[in-house]
Amino acid sequence: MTRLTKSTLSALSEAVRRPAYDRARLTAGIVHLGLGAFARAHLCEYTEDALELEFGAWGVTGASLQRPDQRDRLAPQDGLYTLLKRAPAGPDLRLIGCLGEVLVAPESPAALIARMASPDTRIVSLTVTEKGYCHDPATGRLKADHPDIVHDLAHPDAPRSAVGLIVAALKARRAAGLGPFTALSCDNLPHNGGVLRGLVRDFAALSDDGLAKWIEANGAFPATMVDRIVPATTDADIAEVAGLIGLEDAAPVIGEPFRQWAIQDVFAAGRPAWERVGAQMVSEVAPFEFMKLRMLNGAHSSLAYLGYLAGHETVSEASGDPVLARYLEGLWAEIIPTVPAPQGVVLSDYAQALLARFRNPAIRHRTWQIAMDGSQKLPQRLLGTIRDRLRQDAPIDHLALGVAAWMRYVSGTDEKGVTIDVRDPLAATFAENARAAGRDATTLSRSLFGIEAIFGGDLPREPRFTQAVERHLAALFDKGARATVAAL
Ligand code: CS2
Repeated sequence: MTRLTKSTLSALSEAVRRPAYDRARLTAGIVHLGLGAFARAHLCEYTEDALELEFGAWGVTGASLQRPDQRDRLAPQDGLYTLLKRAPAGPDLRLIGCLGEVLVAPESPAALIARMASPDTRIVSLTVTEKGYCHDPATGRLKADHPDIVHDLAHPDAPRSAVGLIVAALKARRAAGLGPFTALSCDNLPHNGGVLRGLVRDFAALSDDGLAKWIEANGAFPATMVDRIVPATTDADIAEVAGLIGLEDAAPVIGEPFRQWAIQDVFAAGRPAWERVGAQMVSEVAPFEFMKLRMLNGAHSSLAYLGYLAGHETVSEASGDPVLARYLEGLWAEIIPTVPAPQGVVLSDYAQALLARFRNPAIRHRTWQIAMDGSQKLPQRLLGTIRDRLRQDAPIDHLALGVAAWMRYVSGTDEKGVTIDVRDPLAATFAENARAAGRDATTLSRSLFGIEAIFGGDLPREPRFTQAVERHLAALFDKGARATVAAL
């Protein structure tokens, strides 16, 4: 089959919507760090829409911080790829044209820094996942002993981390007499803009105080809330897209139709007309972020652990299980009183809409995928909510079961005795704890509560929390996930 490229578009199926602007005139104004499926289905689609309405120098240069695979798939396609939106009613196909070159940081950090430092670059956006910030998830501060940070301080011209790259590029801009770019975090972190600002400033201050002050005075780090469910693309998706579009696309992205983006409108050097295509430009992102991180992601993680243990491969299957659906309702009832509703939003309606999104049978989002990196996700998804509930002296049964399910999951063996492929920066620590504790809920929970980067110093000293988790964990070991949830 012919490969998708800019010169084979005549063979592209009529069913695919094409860029409605002249791609040959597009120049890059955004460098995106961490070019995964999510950014290609979210930031790139919003940018594509904005270019169609108001053309400008807002093409996207992608950058992979680790592996070359995205570049290797996209470069032969001139950066073109298909976005397949899967609604229960049927697929919607779109060719995304705003992505140009893809750089691979480890191959040439200098080339990436030069691109970020170029006067043409006005925004550096990021989706590097929670662990890509090299911070302590419980406090949001830079981990000065993180191996990538240690490396980057020793090799400031060849950084590996997003923070190291941003500081190197801002340093080069300052030296060249340019202003900063806007650093736009699009990751699921609380106060993502403020956290990134703090990390960049702290990293800069370790080597160049003047630079740190310049960043503090001139830098722009808007907070954002990003939302679209985008499961990892599978070989089956690739084969299906080829059949639908009539060309071979090695890098399609698959997402749900729903999307949302709330952005704090503080940019240093302009931005695409995202507000004209549905992005919400707001002065306060926090209410959106609380709602999304706590209600969507908190439910996603809890459901992923319980669902995986109960033998459900996808979120759609898990949320279609009546026992787990009832659990979700109970979980949202505990979360909602801790969330200030963004203007115009009724949180119970938001919860119902989430349930429908989770159940979308056309999206196969693996529970295993969401279960990854729990150490980086739990604090903002569940533990902050638990702290608020304890302060309100309110029940935390469903929330604590989410945490217990995570513990049961990272113990590394499923309910049939099969090894779980636990992916997490702390996976080795979990394995060690699990070896020492066996199936003893008290020993296992205590050792995991001792990880301060996750639980902080306060939660392990809260018996209402620790006892609830321990009780649930014992039940999960004894009865299994489904029976434990059913007995709630
Ligand atoms: C998911 C998110 O993988 C995960 O942890 O919870 O990627 C989720 O699908 C997105 O945040 C939805 O916007």
